[in-house]
Amino acid sequence: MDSSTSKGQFAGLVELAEVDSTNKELLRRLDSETPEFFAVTADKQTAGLGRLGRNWVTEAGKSLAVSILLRPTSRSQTDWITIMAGLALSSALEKHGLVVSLKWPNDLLVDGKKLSGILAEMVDLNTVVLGIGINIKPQEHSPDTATSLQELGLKMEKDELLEVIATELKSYWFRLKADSKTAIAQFQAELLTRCGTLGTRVRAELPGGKNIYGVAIAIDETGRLIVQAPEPVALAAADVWHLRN
Ligand code: BT5
Repeated sequence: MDSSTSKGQFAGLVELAEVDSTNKELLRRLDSETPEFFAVTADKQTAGLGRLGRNWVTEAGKSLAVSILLRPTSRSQTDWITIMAGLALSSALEKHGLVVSLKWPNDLLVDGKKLSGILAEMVDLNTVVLGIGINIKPQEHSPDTATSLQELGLKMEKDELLEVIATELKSYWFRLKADSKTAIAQFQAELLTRCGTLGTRVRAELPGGKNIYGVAIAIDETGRLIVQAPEPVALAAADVWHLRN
């Protein structure tokens, strides 16, 4: 099916059998009138995107890949989209009995294995494509570091999973839009329990390749990770590895 329907939580949902990347497809379909919570999903991605041009594996019938349009109205909303989405997904999965740990900024892990990844791409200050991948079943070509809902004992079909996460995302997102200051304070408090990066010794690789070693001590009001190294360093973008304490 290739037509947009108004399904569940979405302002419109395009459901595709196969696409290069749902983020790219949403960008191709985007115009100034496209409503918030318009979404594209695909059963299989042939060139699913991770951050920094990396690859995201989405094999047919084994994974949820969805891209959702958000229309932030302030910089602080934009800053928090990735972490907000991670919190919403964690909360949604926990309601179904699965406790996951957030690795700053965009991974959902269980026992150190990656269940889900988030890729938010900013088109302009008021237009962000939020891409979410969640593994439902083991995939032939995903890395050894991957896990899936099935391997973790959670049986959920794709449509149900999509509805469950969209409901929670909407709730988190509209809290952030309605009163950013209060929502951010609540998110920071929630991260103390949901974010496994906090309190952990990390190696952080900065976009230029430089490495920083230290203890991750906080996530500030703009969503940056603060690493004590030993002076506090605020990281806006980095790849983080959790080291043994
Ligand atoms: C991410 O990047 O984790 C962001 C993934 C976002 C995927 C969604 S799917 C819907 C939407 N449309 C897209 O095209 N993308 C978004 P990053 O942190 O850079 O992690 C990428 C790394 O995760 C890869 O280099 C692999 O090591 C690993 N990886 C790839 N596929 C995986 C999978 N299915 N499960 C777990 N790990 C995977």
